[in-house]
Amino acid sequence: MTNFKTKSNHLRIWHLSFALSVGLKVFPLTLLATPCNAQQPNILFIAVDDLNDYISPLSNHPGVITPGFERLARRSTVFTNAHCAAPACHPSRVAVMTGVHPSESGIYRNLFGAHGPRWRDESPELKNAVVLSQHFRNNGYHAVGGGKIFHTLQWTPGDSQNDPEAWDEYRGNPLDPISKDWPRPNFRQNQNDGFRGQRPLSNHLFGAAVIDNAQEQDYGDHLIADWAIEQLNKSHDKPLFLAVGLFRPHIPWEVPKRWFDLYPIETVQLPKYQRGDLEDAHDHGRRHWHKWVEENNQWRKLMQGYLASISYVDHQVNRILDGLDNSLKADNTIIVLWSDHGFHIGEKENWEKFALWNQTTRVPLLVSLPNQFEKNGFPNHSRTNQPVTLTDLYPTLCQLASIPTPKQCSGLSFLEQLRNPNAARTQPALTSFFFHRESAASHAISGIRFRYVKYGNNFEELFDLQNDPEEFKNEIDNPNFTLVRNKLRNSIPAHPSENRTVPTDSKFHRGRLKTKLKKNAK
Ligand SMILES: [Ca+2]
Ligand SMILES: [Ca+2]
Repeated sequence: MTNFKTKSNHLRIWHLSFALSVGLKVFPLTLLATPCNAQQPNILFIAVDDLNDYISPLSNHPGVITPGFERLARRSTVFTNAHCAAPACHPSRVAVMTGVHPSESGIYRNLFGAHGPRWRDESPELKNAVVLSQHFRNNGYHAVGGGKIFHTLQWTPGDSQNDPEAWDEYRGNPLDPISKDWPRPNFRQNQNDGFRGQRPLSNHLFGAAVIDNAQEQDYGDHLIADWAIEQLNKSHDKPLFLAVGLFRPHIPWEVPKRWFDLYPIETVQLPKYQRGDLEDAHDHGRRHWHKWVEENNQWRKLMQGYLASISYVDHQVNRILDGLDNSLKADNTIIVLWSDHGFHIGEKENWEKFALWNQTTRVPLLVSLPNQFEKNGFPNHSRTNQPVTLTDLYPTLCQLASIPTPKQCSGLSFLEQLRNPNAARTQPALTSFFFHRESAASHAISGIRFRYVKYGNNFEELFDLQNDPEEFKNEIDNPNFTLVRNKLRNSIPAHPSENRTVPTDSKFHRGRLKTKLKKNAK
């Protein structure tokens, strides 16, 4: 029946040493969420791309309009202290789908030019890893996927790290799962016309623009949601594992006008921001993005585009919830919704991700359990600030479905926090990344009050989130925090994997995309 294993001794020792070092009680893992005679629950597994903590259940931005996420939150455990395993699409998603943390696999960064599960050849630790959906298939489930689950982009058709073998069915072309869904507005001007300097990326990809309302039913995540609703209404003789990958609010922030209209530009608020904030912080190497934004007075406009994209994807989540509630699966489906990492809209002069601050590592994570769990002592909605890492999802889902957890998994199930939101975790959350121009991996440790970051160039940061939620002040040398600093230092992985690079001899390697993106100049 259900069991818990960790693959590596160093992580296991790390978990224990953290628990001992901060004096936490080590909880025995409680087995068997479901009664043995109950039908195995369906799993609705929703991944949202680049969605940060601005959504209303996490309330980190005033005025955001997200009734769909609120609706899901009302029937979920909301994790308010959940963190990605790595702050970029590819490493975060591979970590979720294999359960193997980047500090073990060495997949810390985005790696482009794949056509298939090249990660099996990128990392020896992942060579034979069983993908989450495959594991559910092996244990009696019918696994169906659609949209962006493994890494791909709207503008890189065929550059995909999906594993087609891991699914019974996949929507469309599993190795080009989203590019056809997203036709773009017709830009008449070169992206640098009228602006100072060079806009980051090309082809208005770092930008916000309206798509004609009339097209809403015919493109983008609307199509993915339509497809998901269809799947929920099919009858299967096996329980269903349904993975739905929504692409917005990933750039480009192009959604119909009605979503922009929710946020009149004069009402849009900028994030909390402090001049000179980076003086005591690590240099993320991306200040040129922010420089372009400020010099061209685009901060508010881009915030508007991001918020509009959040409300657009919120609407799709709401539609999927309607689809589930109107289906025969309504009473026996677990919903898990997660985002692959957080996002900066100018906080710390950063845009997008690729950093280790809370604004990047913190992710929405909501888990909704059906009634059969409530009967067994699980609350039907709660909130927990216990730290979890997205690699903890794989073992948790195994326990919820009463199937074994594969040995490859490095995470720790959070079943206990679903039962009791105050149950203490025996480990902090760990997010790892590899910065360009550094010779070792960087790691962020998120506890309940403090966050500690050790960079590959040995720079260190310590933040007291209780008094400084924006992480403005690096407290690394504060003598009052020496003890906690030393304890968190000791919970950094002792022997993290080296950084993996592109294996050009992999059968899943196809090289950098050669497709010529249409120039925007007429
Ligand atoms: Ca992403
Ligand atoms: Ca600062």
